[in-house]
Amino acid sequence: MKICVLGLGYIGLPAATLFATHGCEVVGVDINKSIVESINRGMMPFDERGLPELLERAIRSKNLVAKTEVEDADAFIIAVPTPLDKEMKMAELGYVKSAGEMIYPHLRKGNIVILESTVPPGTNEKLLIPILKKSRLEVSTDFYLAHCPERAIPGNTIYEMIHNDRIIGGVDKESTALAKSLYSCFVKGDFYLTNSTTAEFVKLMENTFRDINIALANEFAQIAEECGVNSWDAIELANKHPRVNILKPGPGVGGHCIAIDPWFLTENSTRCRVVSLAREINDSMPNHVLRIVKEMLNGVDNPTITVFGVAYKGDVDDARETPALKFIRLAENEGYEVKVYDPHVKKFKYEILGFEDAVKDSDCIVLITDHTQFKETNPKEMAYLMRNKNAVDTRNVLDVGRWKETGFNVKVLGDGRC
Ligand code: SAJ
Repeated sequence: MKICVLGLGYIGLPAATLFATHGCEVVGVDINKSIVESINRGMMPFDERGLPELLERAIRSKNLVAKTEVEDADAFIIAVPTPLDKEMKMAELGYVKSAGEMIYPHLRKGNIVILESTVPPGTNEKLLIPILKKSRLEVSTDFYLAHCPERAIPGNTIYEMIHNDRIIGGVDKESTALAKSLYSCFVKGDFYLTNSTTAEFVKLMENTFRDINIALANEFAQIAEECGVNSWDAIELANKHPRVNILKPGPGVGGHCIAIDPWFLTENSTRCRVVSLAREINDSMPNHVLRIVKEMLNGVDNPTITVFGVAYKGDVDDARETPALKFIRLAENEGYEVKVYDPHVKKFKYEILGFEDAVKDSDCIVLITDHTQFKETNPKEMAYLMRNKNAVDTRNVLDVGRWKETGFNVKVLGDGRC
């Protein structure tokens, strides 16, 4: 079985290496030449646990080769980005279209095309079929098409790609069956079969459900602050109910999925209410964090603050859609000097400083990301470097007692008692 995987990013590269290490001949295609070159040298373009070893095995076995052009294959998997057009709040499907355009000249009888990228409902039917038909082949008789959304969580992608249950939605029964048999080579979870548009819809529902749950947690956190209650303890207690599972509050929702996908549901609907409201609540959390910081720094002249963590979540190097960026911009507009420290992120819109430079002469640490390393930070190591000893913890990860003993004022987002 020869597979062409289009897009060698956070989903495409792990998928390509898994197919390659499970007996398939894989051509990974990316338009970015430097990514292609680094993959062929076995070098990872981003961090992901377990992937470097898998990539090395795939390259060594010669089952995986990266290229900039599509070539003839039995199956084509599209795993390209589908960014949000932020102004219009709509999916930008340009990369999916170009993938289709790159595939159709190579499409042969019996081939299958699988869209893995997250898309608005109906994209396979309305957008991809017309492009693929330029091959003069007919869908369902000559070639097959399915949507197989990825559910793996960044940070544990490889394990989840293998073990999670999988939704397979073909544009017809044969497409569904073919797609299932393809993924069976490495997926150990169960398969659930449906049609293509339902599969597209299900993927969006999953991430929207998580976004709304986090928005609820964020609203609870703000109400708890007003009521003098610790929302973190309260949520833990509420979750002891057998049918309650509230997620955690925080500085906002980032990443390339949860902060974006709900808009793919709303873009073509007049019925969305709670979905867009949840987005609004989560997007307003950096403003809430700034409010807390401002209260803390009241009376401090020309404040300098240090942002701990710009990755969108703990222990990843990915800063896409991070709430840290909005917080930094708001703080700068407030006249604050902002310094940034993140032990994982290498590329960011602001300079990432070393630990000492970031903390030196600062008036407040604002912990945005729950990196494990931050939980273990010894406040004594920074107390003597800072101008004023203040800390705002938006993730409830610091050992507040220890920080207070060291002379810090500490405020935890969602804790109305401190
Ligand atoms: N977050 C909170 N509170 C929480 C959980 C998360 O504020 O209780 C924040 C995180 O800090 C982060 C954002 O939400 O900024 C998203 O992080 P995440 O860990 O919830 O999710 P992602 O974006 O890394 O991965 C999600 C997953 N979707 C679901 O769990 C429904 C993953 O399974 C999907 O495969 C992935 O989106 C995707 O690619 O769509």
